Amino acid sequence: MKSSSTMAAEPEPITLDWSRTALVIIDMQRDFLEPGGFGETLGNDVSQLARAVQPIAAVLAAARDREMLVIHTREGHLPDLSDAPPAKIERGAPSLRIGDPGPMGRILIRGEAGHDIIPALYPLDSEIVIDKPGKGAFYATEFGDILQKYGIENLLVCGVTTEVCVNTTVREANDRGYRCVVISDGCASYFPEFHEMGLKMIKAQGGIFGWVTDSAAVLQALGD
Ligand code: TIU
Repeated sequence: MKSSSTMAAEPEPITLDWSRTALVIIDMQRDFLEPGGFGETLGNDVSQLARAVQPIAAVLAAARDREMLVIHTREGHLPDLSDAPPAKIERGAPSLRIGDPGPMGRILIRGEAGHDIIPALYPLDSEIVIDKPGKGAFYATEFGDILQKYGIENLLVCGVTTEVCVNTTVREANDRGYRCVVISDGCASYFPEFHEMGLKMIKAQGGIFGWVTDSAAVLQALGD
């Protein structure tokens, strides 16, 4: 196995040193992907997100074979809601608000069934799980410290939703100097047009926030 590989991507191919690259899987939680969770309370068709599961599972298996650093994130709040701003809780007119009891436990609350990662992508005990109160993975978390500790320079990013937590995390990471490569078919949105535009925004202007690739290109590069 090569220690680094050049991967097909837009706006241009990118060479990644695997020892300095982490796979970051954003918020593949039951609350976003399954009926009765936070995503559905916001009025969304949660079936739109299912398409990202298999591509992520394939990349995750290859990353595990490579013994790459794998980091999962989860959006959610403490049971006493002390880390949930009123401006977030009170927003809009959801069918259930953050903290209300739902069919998978309290909506978007740490420790509840709905907050956990879907079984198909469940973290191994050896993998890192970052609990974040916001949309971005850096805000009010240990994510940045962990990336520094492991000497990470590049992030392979996938998860949901493309224009919300994936884009926010990529923008935060780009400003902190990380090269972000987003896996197009490993991301999904409740709004297919937002998915398309969310990816375009990342790779436009010479890669203003990062690169966009797909799972086939990642698998090919990881197999080098
Ligand atoms: N609503 C929506 O599209 N997303 C979120 O609220 N969080 C994440 O993207 N994880």
